[in-house]
Amino acid sequence: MLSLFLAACGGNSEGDSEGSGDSGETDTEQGSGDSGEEGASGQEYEEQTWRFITEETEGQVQYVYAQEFAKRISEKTDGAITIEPYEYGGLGSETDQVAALQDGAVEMAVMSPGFTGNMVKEGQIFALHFLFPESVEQTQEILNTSEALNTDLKAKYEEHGITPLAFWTEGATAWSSNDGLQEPSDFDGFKMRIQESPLMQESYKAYGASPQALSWSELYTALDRGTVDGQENPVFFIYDASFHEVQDTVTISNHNNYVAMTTVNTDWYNGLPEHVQKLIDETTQEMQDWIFKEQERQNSEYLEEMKNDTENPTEVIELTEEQRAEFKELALPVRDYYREEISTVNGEILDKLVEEIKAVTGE
Ligand code: 6CS
Repeated sequence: MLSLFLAACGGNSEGDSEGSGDSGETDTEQGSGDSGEEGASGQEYEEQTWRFITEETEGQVQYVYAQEFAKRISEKTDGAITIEPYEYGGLGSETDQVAALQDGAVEMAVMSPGFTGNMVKEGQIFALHFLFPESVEQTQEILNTSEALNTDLKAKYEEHGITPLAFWTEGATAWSSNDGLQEPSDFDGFKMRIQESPLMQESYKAYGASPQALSWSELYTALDRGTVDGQENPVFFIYDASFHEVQDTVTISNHNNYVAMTTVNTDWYNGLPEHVQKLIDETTQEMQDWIFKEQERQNSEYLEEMKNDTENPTEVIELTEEQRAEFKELALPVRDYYREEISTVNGEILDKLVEEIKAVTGE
């Protein structure tokens, strides 16, 4: 699978994957060309190419993020550093992509924590419903500033060769279904598609659903055939992936945010010269505002399109505060499950994050 992917990417499977695994010596790190270029900052950069894999396709939030990142790095290094963004699809499932980053087959990846659920236990924290505030702006502020996430959770990922450089939202997640999910009893026996995370499973079992893990590449067909009854995703993704064609309703539930991480292979990153690490870090930080506006634009434009789509009509249901409260009541005990069954540090990261959230929301 990996060599197929690398062939598709035009990569050199032997040199590239061997190099960036354990030794920390990659083609890219050494520079694949001879000459150095002086970038906009006056720094010298070796000519090199980095591969940046995403879980989404052309035009979607993660992919445009990688494109913009590539553009900025190229400009700052006067073309010495090229980043090749890759759409989802070349490397099997999302969990295969996680392995590709860990093996050093790619240097950078946008990754959804849900797909590392069976490996980085603490990363499942994002599967807890009603933890982050309803406001997407406040959620992003917490993702930017949280020590629990940017220091403690980061360290947990690094134990597995993955360094998250930033966490960012792709928007609030909404539920799609045929019958219209409005109250917990609507989830009774409901076959809910989830990512590969035991905590996502627990979160939906708490509502009475019967969750099933699936890659998103299989989701359209699974919804169409009734293998699963519904799924959760930000509105832009529901519309762009055409799930609305095979689902009659979308519930604006505001039960959670879709969080993505900008990640790098830990050995590769640690082996980079300091000024190159700084270049990556600064660009990642600048991109936080950019991607926030991009997801906001896509989510609001696609919501309008979905409402106006007469060919594939979709009923958009907004939960009332009372309805949300019913779900919240069932979701809160799942935090204990996280602390007791998932966390390897007795829920310390969660407890710290809860305090950080309170500090931002004032609640
Ligand atoms: O539902 C999923 O699995 C996909 N959703 C988004 C928003 N991005 C990629 C991910 O694989």
